[in-house]
Amino acid sequence: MTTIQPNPLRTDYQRSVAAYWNNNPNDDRVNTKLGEVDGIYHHHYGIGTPDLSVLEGPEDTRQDRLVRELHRLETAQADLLLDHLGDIEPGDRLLDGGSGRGGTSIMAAQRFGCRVDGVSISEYQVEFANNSAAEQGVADRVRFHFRNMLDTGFEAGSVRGIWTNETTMYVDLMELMAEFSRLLRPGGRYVCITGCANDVTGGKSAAVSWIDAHYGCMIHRRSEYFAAMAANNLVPVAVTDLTPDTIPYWDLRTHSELATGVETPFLTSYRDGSFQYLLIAADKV
Ligand code: GPP
Ligand code: MG
Repeated sequence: MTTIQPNPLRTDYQRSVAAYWNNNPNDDRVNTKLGEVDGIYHHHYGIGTPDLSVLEGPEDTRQDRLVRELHRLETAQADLLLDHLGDIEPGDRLLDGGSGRGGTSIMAAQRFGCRVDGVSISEYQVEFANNSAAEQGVADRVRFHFRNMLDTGFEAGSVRGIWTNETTMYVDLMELMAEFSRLLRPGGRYVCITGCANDVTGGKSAAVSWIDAHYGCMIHRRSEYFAAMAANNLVPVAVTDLTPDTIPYWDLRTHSELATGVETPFLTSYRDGSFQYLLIAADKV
């Protein structure tokens, strides 16, 4: 996994996404404050039952209790994703597609003791994540690269597991699944957690379009994931609708002074059924 890749930013859209995440640090208190709890920085949402007692008790420490609880739920989400990779051995290699500030990759290296490569088109994120891996003591086995997950430059069949933790809404799914299928060895596993538009409710709701506008992404329909996997020899082995498990996270987030406003369209679209929080695990055949 040492191939040098040419400039990973190929389109104006990709350059705009990279610029968003490179400039995001100036206005990103929600992710940096949560990451400061234990040095694991996430760019995804949470699942599980919140401890609502954090909302009670002394007012002067309530916001701090909220930060810790939101972070715990986001870490639980990453743990669930990693649970679905299957039996990973220390000699295996894993790939994180759109690795953000590195949280899920660092957790994977700590859990499995194996090599993990993360790719991001944000140079700021790559540098942040590499520094974070060093601080967490796993820099010997976790590397973050300024590369495009659609065209990683890594060797075909070299990877035992790949995941995307809420990053697929920035890319064409056919291109992405083709690259992941190329990288995975036969029997390798791809795990995706994503938010997707529900085909059953028809076209994109206004709330889902609001989420697109907030992050500058292009949320796909649920059916597009399965079509792209089927076209690229990726056979789903587990599909879980995490929507009921993530709604309490968003409810709790509305109480945080770090709330960004995007809580409203998430709660609206999850509750009206137009948006779903999905985990898909698929095997390469
Ligand atoms: C951001 O997480 C995640 C995305 C931009 C992808 C969009 C996800 C969907 C499920 C539609 P973040 O942790 O950077 O966002 P925030 O700053 O709101 O916490
Ligand atoms: Mg966040």
